[in-house]
Amino acid sequence: MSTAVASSLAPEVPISDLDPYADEVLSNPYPYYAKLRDLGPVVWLDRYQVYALARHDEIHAVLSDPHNFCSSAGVGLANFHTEEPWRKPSIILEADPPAHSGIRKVVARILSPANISKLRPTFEAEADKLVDRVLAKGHFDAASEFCEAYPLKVFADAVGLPAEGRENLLPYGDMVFNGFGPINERFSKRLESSSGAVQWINNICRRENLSENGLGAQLYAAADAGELTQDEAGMLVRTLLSAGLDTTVFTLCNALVSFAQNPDQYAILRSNPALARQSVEEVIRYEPTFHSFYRTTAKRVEIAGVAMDTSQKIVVFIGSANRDPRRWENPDKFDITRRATGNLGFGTGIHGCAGQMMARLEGDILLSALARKMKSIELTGEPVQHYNNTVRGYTSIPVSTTTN
Ligand code: OVM
Repeated sequence: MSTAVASSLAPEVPISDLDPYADEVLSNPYPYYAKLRDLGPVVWLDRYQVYALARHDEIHAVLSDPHNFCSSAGVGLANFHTEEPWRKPSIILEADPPAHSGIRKVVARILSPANISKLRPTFEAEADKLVDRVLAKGHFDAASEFCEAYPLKVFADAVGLPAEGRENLLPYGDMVFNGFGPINERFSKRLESSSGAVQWINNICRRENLSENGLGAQLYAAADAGELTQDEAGMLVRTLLSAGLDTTVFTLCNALVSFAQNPDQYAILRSNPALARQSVEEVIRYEPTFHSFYRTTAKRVEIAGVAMDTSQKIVVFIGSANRDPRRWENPDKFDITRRATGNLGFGTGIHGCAGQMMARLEGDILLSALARKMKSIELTGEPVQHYNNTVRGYTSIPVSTTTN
């Protein structure tokens, strides 16, 4: 065999028949992640014909190297070089430098701490109102009445959306995040039921449908200043609406379930509400909303000695990196006192979550309000998980709470 020398030197790539999108895996992926990590630094996922990374270090390295591992071929399973994307590619998520750089700069400025901290007083007032309202009930569904309600109010207001039509936002996001996985039943069902949502989103991104000084209007102002085209501004409003709702909703869901299941940790937060911000960080490490996405090799490359051809899809399991015992002490413990910063829940590198300061702001404000006002939280039934190809959260979290 002509490749005998090369293959005798190259490490064998372990093969796995795992379907990371199967219901039983999505319901509790962590034991499957442990197996993948232990198979080796690079695993071949036979079912989808992609490389898989499940260890922290290799995932960090790939996300830090956009030159070799590109995003313009899509960050889902579909390879945009050979397959038609279901929607027009995002000009920030599904783009590479140099095209990506100027766009990212504008978005980074609009979502910068300096710019979004202006929203804090409004976000705090809304958090107080919402917390008072649900605590007065004592029994409620924390997923719909709390974790969905908050971003659908404060973030949608911040972008500048009208009150009508917001019921389209979560179904649209669900579609987008299913779309990063395979064209399975979960995706197709969602697509069938979402044509109205897709239409509504595409229309609401137009300048005349947005309020005059929201984040959407600020993107159009950047276009007026010559930093973007008008079309690009509209596409970036679509990005805000794609990436900004389901993600924060599920992070809040994951926070409430984690605290309800770990009352010792809630006691620590209650004794010091200033720990809210680092609690958000630990929630994002322990139960990240995003579990997986892809890069594509832009040339022949090597990871951990494994040679890969050009145009190969690589799936990175963020949810696994955040539980890798090679990186974290006692990774399966929800511990709000640990240093969880540097976890990969927001990704890292040039495509690291542009909205992470917004997500932290919402989480910090809501968890501090809870810590100040809510004495205890208890699940009164099994939380109902939301199944999606890429993101993890809940559609129902029945709870009972007590107040100070
Ligand atoms: C976008 C987009 C959509 C979903 C997620 C995301 C995590 C970005 O349309 O740009 O970032």
